[in-house]
Amino acid sequence: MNTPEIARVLSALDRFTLETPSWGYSDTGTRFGKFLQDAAAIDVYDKFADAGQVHAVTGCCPTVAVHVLWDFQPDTRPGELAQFASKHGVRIGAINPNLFQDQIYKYGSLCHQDDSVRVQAIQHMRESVELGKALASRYISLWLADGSNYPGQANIRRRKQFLIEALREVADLMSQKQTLLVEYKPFEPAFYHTDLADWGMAYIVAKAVGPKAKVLVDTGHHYAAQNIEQIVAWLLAEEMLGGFHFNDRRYADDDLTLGSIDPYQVFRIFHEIGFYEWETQKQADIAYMIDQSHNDKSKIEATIQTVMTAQELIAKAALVDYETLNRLQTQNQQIDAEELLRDAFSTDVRPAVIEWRKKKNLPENPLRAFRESGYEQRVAQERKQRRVELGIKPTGSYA
Ligand SMILES: [Mn+2]
Repeated sequence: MNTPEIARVLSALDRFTLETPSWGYSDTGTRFGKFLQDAAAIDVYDKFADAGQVHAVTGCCPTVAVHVLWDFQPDTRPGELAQFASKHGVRIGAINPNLFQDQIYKYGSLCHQDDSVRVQAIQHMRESVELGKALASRYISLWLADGSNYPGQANIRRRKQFLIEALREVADLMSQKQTLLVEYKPFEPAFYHTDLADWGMAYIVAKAVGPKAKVLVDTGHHYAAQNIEQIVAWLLAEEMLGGFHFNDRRYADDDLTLGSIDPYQVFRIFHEIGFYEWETQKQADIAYMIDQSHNDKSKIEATIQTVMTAQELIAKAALVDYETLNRLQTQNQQIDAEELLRDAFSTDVRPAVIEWRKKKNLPENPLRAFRESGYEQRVAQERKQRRVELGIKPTGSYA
């Protein structure tokens, strides 16, 4: 790498932050059971302490996404929680409403045919919006689990209308500073139809809701052959890309570690964003977040590994010379254009990433630094003991 290239990497890393999810620190499972870890977070306080560790060694994860029902008890005071987070060097990030675990949502929430269920779902959204205001959190991040399991079961068009009406009501409650991120997913938990199944549906709904709504791309929420970077490019062009949930997948929505299966895919996404920024001469306003399930990996280590991977891939993408690429595209020099991407992807950017860390007084190798701190062993002991005191019985069963 020459000096201008290193400068591009350093600048890209300066502008990149990645939000970690509170649920990435606690025991999570597969669809069939949970595998428990002594060091897993028991409550929201543990989650913020763990997220603080990730930020301390990476310098790139200042915010933590929270799940309204999982992280807030009826007696939780948002202000106190925010204070606790700041004690650990982090802030509360995206508020994630939960419209999928209550029994009333068996046949949907915001799309449910019964007014009474939709009213309750909107009420939960209202509480999430208020929480966001109280915490000065910019994002309400909505993943809607609504759908149906069998052909003929539901009126798909009516449900779409219900959804738009409900989200318009929610958007009216939001301040000008708040943004509603609309996530999509082709299937699961419903297996016949999902009300927001792909980026086109999320786009249509977000457009109908108005300027406060943008689309969220969860990298795992696509069919195997789908060209995700093209979706990203289109959403950027339409100024409708609000954020990402990063993870990787091999088969379906596997929630594997980002870049573990296909790092070139992630690189191509970062490349499209970099190209857009070069062309428009402005920074894309995007919330980068992790959404992964670390059910058999050490949770904090898996999070740090994800951050390091993301930094390396964004650094590689920063090496693409867009001036040259633009010229090659204009001249239909397809092999040279492709080679420009391949060269960038093949470059070992780790020395430049280490240089960035040194400039920020961060450890050269965050994963090693975390291991050497002994934090995980300490909290494993303490949390194991606390589980006994709290009477929490170890069980991974869903039955
Ligand atoms: Mn997601």
